[in-house]
Amino acid sequence: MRKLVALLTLVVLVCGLAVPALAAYKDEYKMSVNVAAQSAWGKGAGKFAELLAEKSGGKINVKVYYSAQLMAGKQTSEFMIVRNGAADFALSSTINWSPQATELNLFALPFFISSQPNPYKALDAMEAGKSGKMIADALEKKGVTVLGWGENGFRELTNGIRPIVKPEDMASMKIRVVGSPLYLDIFKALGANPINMNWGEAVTAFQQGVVDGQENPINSVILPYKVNEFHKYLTDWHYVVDPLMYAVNNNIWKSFSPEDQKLLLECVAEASKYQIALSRVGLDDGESYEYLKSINELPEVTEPYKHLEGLGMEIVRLNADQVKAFVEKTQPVFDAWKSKIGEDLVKAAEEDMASVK
Ligand code: X2X
Repeated sequence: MRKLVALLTLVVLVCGLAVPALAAYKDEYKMSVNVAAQSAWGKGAGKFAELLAEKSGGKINVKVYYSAQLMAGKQTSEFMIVRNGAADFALSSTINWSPQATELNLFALPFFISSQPNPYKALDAMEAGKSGKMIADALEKKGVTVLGWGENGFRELTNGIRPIVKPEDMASMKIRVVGSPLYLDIFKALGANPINMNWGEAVTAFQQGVVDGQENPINSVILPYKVNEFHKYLTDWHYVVDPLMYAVNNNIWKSFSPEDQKLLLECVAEASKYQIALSRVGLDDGESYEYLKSINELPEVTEPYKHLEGLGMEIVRLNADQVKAFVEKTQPVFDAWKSKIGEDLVKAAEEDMASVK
């Protein structure tokens, strides 16, 4: 008997040494989101937390902090708080992290992705391809692991002054943008007066007329924040796209067991499919509508342009020549930023996009 106990003790000791000690799991993980829960973006974070709690049997709990709560409203600080662990997870916009991770400006090169025959497929190919991997690797080196992509969407221009059909129409117009240098450069090149402002203050600024216009995606931001109540005109120019990233602090990621890492990736994949469909519904070829219908998750508005027109918004749809005028004005910005982002990464993105059949 004593021998058996000794043997068992030895087995326990050896096994204990062989298995590296995993850091204890937290009772609750914090997830940062810049916008409100009811937006297509916010819903994608909520879905992830819900799926994870359910599939882990309550073992992994993520609390989502909406509307920039974890960064005191300062959206361009979010990358820092995920790196330093003040937030464990985030569902973040590429724009908000671009001041610290230059590679993320790739998606904001003016008219880079929207000039493709099928911009949504081109974007999907980038995220799943070489350029997406290069970006994820760059972020990992800085302390953050990307678990999957989401989507804020193609960004459209709204204003309360006049329809913008050509760059001259926005001469000196005060346009609110995120505090990201590439955006300031684009609007300066177009002759506008870009004003850097956190999203948390932007809606009040629209209301008070402190700024004349702004740019944001339709389903994720313009609709839920009722931007149409302040701006009558929308220019449908798709000039840049803003993907979202489901991401986690590197140390937190490493603290999960391999089985739980797999589970986390599964939850991200499911939540991201739902989230991307919400951001694209009524704007793609019908694929997102069909998917949301199949999972019984169709949102209230499935024809966003028709809906906005019904609310009195005037939509400017640019023809190819009109787009060309905007492309030409922003070409110097494109060229300058292409070198800042890295010629290799831009080339990889071009190859990814060219692979779309
Ligand atoms: O601030 C914005 O414009 C928003 C909500 O789209 C982002 O967080 C990038």
